[in-house]
Amino acid sequence: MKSHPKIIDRIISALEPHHTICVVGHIRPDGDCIGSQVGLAMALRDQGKEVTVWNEDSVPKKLAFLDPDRLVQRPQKDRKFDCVIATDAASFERLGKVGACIGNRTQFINIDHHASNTRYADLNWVSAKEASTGELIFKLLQAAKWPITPAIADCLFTAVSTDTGSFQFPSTRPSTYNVAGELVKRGANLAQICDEVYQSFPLSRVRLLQHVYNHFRLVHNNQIAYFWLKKADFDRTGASTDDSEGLIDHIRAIEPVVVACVFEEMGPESTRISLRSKSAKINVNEIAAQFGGGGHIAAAGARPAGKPLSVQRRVIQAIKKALDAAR
Ligand SMILES: [Mn+2]
Repeated sequence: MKSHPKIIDRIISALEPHHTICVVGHIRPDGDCIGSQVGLAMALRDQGKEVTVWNEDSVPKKLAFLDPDRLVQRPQKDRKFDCVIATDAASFERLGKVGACIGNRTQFINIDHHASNTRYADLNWVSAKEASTGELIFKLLQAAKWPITPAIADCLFTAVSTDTGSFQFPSTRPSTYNVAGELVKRGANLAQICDEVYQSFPLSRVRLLQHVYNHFRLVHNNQIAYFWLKKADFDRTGASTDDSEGLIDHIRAIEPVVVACVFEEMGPESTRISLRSKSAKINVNEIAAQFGGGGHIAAAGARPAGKPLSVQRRVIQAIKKALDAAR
């Protein structure tokens, strides 16, 4: 076994005297965020800590099985914690409304795998080579010798699996499989995880997917694919915003497409963009950064302000520029 980085030991000793701990994550949480938050919270609770788990948004329906005790709650004002731990959140802003509720704390710890992480806490463990924050939480638990129960293994396996696109993204490393193997050994319920996360979708999401196939656009010699999700599309299909998760993969998978982009209407002057790249030469983290966002080389996002068509024009232009520069 390779020795782990010193920062893990610093985090473990920092946590020891703390009793009240709040585990926070990013807005619109995904499998890595919820799996890391809940998995870490369960482990801390097993150590006798008093643990609160906050997210601005609720747990996506398909991930609800990871949190049967409903640990994940909306943030509340006027609470005080010995320690706040953020997982999978690249910046303080990504915590959304949670950020305003965690000011009264002794220590702030940041555990994340985004290259764009802004190191906003007192103790920052940012390891961009890991494919998921779930892997970092696994390493933390292992180094601390805290038991990994089957419920924790479910959380962390889901984190690793979702952030690697089921071990398909190039971010997947040999160690990713090793961690996944260890989690299966500790009782991760593969059948249930695959069924809940990958093999069951509400009808509303299928209707949204129908919309995507009917309305996606291809530009720049079919190298860029994009579609819009307007509030009206959610209303018409009955879909919730977490139903839009993963829709981008359907246009990313089109053979000539190099960069896929989704524009989601958040408000009249606010758009959420998601970007995926299939080429190692196109770093969508850099493109997202031009619009105040960030993420990873192959997957990133931002929330630019401005009128929808102006945002679309600027984003597509930035993608074209990146494609032309990589030729
Ligand atoms: Mn992640």
